Formats: sequence, structure tokens, C-alpha cells
Amino acid sequence: MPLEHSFRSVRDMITAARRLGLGLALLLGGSTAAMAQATACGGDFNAFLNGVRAEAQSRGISQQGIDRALAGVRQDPKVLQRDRAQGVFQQAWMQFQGRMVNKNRLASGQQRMQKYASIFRQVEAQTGVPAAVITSFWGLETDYGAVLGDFDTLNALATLAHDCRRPELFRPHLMGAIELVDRGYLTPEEMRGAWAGELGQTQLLPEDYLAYGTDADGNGRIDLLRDVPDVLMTTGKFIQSMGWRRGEPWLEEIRLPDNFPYDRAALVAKEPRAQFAALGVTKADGSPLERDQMPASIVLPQGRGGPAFLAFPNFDVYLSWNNSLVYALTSGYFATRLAGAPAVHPGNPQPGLDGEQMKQLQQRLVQRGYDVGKVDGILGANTRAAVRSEQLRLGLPADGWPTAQLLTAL
Ligand SMILES: [Ca+2]
Repeated sequence: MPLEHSFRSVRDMITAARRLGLGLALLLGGSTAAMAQATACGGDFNAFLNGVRAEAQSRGISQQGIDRALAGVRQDPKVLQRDRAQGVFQQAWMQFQGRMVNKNRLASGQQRMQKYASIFRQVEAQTGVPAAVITSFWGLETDYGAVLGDFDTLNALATLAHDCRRPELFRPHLMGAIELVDRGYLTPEEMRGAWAGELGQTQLLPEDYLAYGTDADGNGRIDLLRDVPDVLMTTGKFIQSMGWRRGEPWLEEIRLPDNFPYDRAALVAKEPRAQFAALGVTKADGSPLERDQMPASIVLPQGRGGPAFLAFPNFDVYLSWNNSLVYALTSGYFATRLAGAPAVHPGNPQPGLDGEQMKQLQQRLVQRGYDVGKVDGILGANTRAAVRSEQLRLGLPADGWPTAQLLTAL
């Protein structure tokens, strides 16, 4: 898979939480343990499957469909291995995007935007989501359908719904997968994808496949593995469901003045674009920003020396797709390139911390009373916020980017 597997479980948590109507803050605050208690898990696998059959029946799925979907189902130890691997994501953004947004992927994406221009026009008319945005996910998730994943979806979802880590997140998708079989969209043998149950050219989970799936090419079935028009329309509807705002930008590279007050460069705090213009922020080419009320926040993935972006409300959709800032910023940036933006200015960022240094930093922040979540060596939103507070206290530019200098000062 082109993606780091560590992204997957995070994305699934977010997607499932959205479906369960849970706030993201609540979820990230650690409510999963409490949620897990509400769903039975583990025990004899056959007894578990009997419960799944009963629930599928009560959902109105036919006995024949249930039998067909579950005939060969078994636990997959490789899925559990993947789920338990604490993939540490600590590549710097420039390095990561450089690997993901390469020339080939960009050229292939632009070719596909031309080839499918007519369906893309229909998708945008119906959902408001531009071709470049859909193409960014299509390219990063599966290289435009070339790499769909080779896990048996029903086995993967049954394994994760039976396991005691987060059964409540996966059980609905197991039901969804059974329903996909029952409706005749895919056979159990065809259902192969990512280890956490995502399927098709943009790697949607079964419940999303069912909810937004559209037979856009009119061949009589919704096939997100093979029918490109189905993939594009379905993905547009899915993105629309996450709150996409028609006609608005998502991300734009900018240039900050030398005297910029860096404590105002926080992703969580949106200000009208006009206020950033008044502070001397310009477009990347130096031309003026629009002086309007469009809510925006400044993103500095590698601190004040590195690249700088304005993120608009539509960027939140990228974070809903995948809550890793490094990933979301990569896919959002890829979409700007597909839409014609020039390559990002790399700047000259100060080196970041390695995993061990990041853990030391997090431990020191915890000692100072900050909640950084888990001390895991990953620069997440909580750690960035704590770093910013400490930079302000120490009189350093508060850009939220931890350096060796800051670690020494704490
Ligand atoms: Ca179709």
C-alpha cells in the first residue's frame, strides 16, 4: 500500500466516530475505552459469528446473503498484527510530501482529470467537490486504482469486530460488508482491500460504500473496484457528506512577514483572511491575499523556517479523511498541485526532533502539567499546543515546532 499502515486505524476511528455521532474531541479525549465496554467482544469465534448472523438478519439482510458472505470467514492474524503495530509517524512534512507528491503521480492525476473530465463535471455539479480534490485521494490511497490492497475484507472486519480493541467501530462495517454481498455489488472473493476493511479505488469503508455508492456508469452495479465513474461520484458524495463547501478553496501556500506573531499560526484558531492580510501575510508569489471574511488558519508543518499555508474550512475535510496533519496536508497540497499551483517553497526549516527526543520533550511537558496525550514520540495536536505555550513563556517565536533549542531550555 502506498500509505503508512499506521494511518489506517486512525482514519477508521474518525470515520466510525462520525457515524456514531461522536464529537472528534470526545473521541480523541479517550472515550474509546468506555465505548468498547458497551460492545461484547472476544470469546469463541463461532459463537461470535452466530451473533453476527442474528444481527445481520435483524438488519434485513437475506439469509442467503449472510450465508454467502460468511461461508469462508475466519480470523486473520495478520490483521491483528497490523492493528497492534504502533507505527510511529515522524517523517518531516517536506520529506513525506516529496515522496508522495512525485512527478509521476502528479502527471497521472492530471491525465485522469482530462480523461474523465465529463464525469468530474457531473460530480462537481452534484456535490460541489472539484476534480483535483477527488483525484488527490484517488492517487494517494491506491495510485488511481493500481494498488487496492490484498486483505480479505470480510476476514479483516470479522477479526477486528471480534477483537476487543475497538469492536464497536468495526462491527457496523462488517454488517455493511455482508450487505454489499447481499446486494450483489461484490462477491466475497472480490472483496479484497486494506487491513482495516477499506475497499476500492479510494478505499472507502463498507458503510460509506453503501451510504454513498452510486452506479454512475449505469452498468447495473456499484463497483468501486473497477468502475471509475462509480468511484468518482461516490467519493464526491462521501467528501460532500463530510461538510465540503462548494466553490471555496481548501489550502493555499502563503508567505509570512518576518515580524509575524507566530502564536497566531495555530490550526485550531481560525481568523478572517483579511486579518492575516492586515498582518502582512501574502500569497506565495508575494501578491496580496483577498481581504475578505473567509475563515482561515495558518499551518506551519515545520515551524517558522519551513513552508507556510493558509487552511480554509474545507481543509477540515482532509483532516476528517485522515486525522494525521502530515497526511492531510500532503493530500490537500497534492490537490492544489493538481489544480495548477506551483511547487511549494521548501524554506529552510530548523531540524525537528527524532522520536527519542520527542518523547523526552513530551515527558518534560507532562512534568510541567500539560496534557500531551500519550508520550509516544509523535508530534500531535496536543504536543504542538503545549510547545506553543512553552515557547511563549520562554520568549521564543511560538510556532509550535519543537527544536533541540527548546528541549534544552525546558
Ligand atoms: Ca457501475
